[in-house]
Amino acid sequence: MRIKTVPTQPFDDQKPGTSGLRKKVKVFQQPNYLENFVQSIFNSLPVDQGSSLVLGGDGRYFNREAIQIIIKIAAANGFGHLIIGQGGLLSTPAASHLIRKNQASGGLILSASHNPGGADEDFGIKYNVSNGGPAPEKFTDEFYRQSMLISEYKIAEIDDIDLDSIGAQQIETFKITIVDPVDDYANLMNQIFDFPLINKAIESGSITLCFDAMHAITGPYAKKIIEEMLGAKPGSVINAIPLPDFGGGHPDPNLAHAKKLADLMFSAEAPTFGAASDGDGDRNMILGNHIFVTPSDSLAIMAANAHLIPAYSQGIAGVARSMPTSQAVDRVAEALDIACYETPTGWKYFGNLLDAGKITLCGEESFGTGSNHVREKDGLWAVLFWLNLLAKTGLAVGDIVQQHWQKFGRDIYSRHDYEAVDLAIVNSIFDHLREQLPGLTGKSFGDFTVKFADEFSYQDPVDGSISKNQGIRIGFEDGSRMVFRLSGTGTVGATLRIYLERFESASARQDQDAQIALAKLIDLAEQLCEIKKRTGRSAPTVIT
Ligand code: G16
Repeated sequence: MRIKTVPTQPFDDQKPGTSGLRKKVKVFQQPNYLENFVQSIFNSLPVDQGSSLVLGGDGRYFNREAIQIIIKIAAANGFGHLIIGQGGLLSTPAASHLIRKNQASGGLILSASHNPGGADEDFGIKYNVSNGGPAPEKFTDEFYRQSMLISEYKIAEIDDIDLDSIGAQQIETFKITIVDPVDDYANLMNQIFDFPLINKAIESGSITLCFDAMHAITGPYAKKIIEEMLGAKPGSVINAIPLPDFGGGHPDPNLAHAKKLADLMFSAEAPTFGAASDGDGDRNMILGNHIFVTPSDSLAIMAANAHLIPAYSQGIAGVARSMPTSQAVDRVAEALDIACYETPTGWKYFGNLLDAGKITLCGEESFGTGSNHVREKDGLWAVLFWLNLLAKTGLAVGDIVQQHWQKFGRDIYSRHDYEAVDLAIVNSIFDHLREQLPGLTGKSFGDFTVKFADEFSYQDPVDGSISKNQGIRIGFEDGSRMVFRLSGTGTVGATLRIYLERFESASARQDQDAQIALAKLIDLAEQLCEIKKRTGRSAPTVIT
């Protein structure tokens, strides 16, 4: 195999964000841009003939081209074996599972998650370590450091690889195995959940469903699992064919972007269950007939009912949530007398807790839930969890939610996003908030008295590493909270997220509309951060 060494120069913008490096496709298409980043990752790792790598992506624009480039750089850097999803496709949780199952050294996942795809839209790449989870900060910091030092990359002069034929290919000592992207993952799900029970409930008509794959990666997974294995009628999975531009849509499973599904679930024709997943298959949205389950509530309900699912029937060791996620799961953990960890935003912070057996379930407000079965959040896993729960209890989604609120109270929750804000304005907002923090504790604003006000910092209980500046949080005596945080996944300007929550224990007041119930907190958040005043905007870009 001939190996070419290509001189290059650093790009100064290859610092990974919340989940890998995300940029516009055109940025990645610049000469040497992708090559530099991949070589910087490989320069950070011990690579030899025994090293194996899982490779695949969500099928978005530039996926196939990027995979061919990565194969050649991996070959030139001495990897012994690449395991690639057929057609270059792998969902993020399926990639995580393949890394673990094959005891691979790691994996490269090509995706910008829920961000739009297409020639003028977004692309991304992230490295997952040998436990199957996103690379922790000490890795991503090193990738960035290498990207600033890089002066050359190595690339093998070989032909493009056939990505579509399942089986092994060998080029001298370099082996490539093309695998079915769905099979192993579907088997794993079959081991976790009670498929015969779900199948019975679907065939009897007590569960009717619609799953929106949003023309993204979960289409083939959902077709196989939900329609073929669980017996849902053909067409239950909509937008099932993955497209490079996601059919022009925004593959983010929320009420705004999965609008057709949301409209159906709030109509007279609503099935009993509705769900959607995102670009790379790690997010989920859960709906019932005329009800949307917030991700924070979904996590709490899963924790409270985990014993009803075969894989978790012996109980769960503990739970974790990202800091801005509502405290609903904390109440369940307290009742179950298990540990509850509060981590910074980003799935990578759950990895050590899962590996150490301190937690079994974890989740985030950003439509992510998962368990110790892989080291990524897992959209279809969450959907199957809910289907198993419906089949086991015979209850409707709305009943399960109502009963949960009656038992534990409701953490009324909402997130307000201000997208593409000028960075200077966002910085001035954070400076302004930081100036106020020392004087806030004990201060009263109408109904609310501040109990604590700080900038969240996390010490990992397993390896002791510290992550600072993870968002500003202000908590009140009545348990209400507001959090101000900058998104780490956007590609244009800065996105300010304001997370708001208030606890309601009285059943009679639990059915309120979240925006109305949170109105006073929303006003107070503006008083403290002045986003509207400083940007001249009258409303958030997105409310979830
Ligand atoms: C990624 C991470 C999640 C995190 C989310 C937050 O999600 O994997 O763990 O909660 O970003 O995004 P932001 O920094 O914009 O608030 P995904 O689905 O984009 O990979």
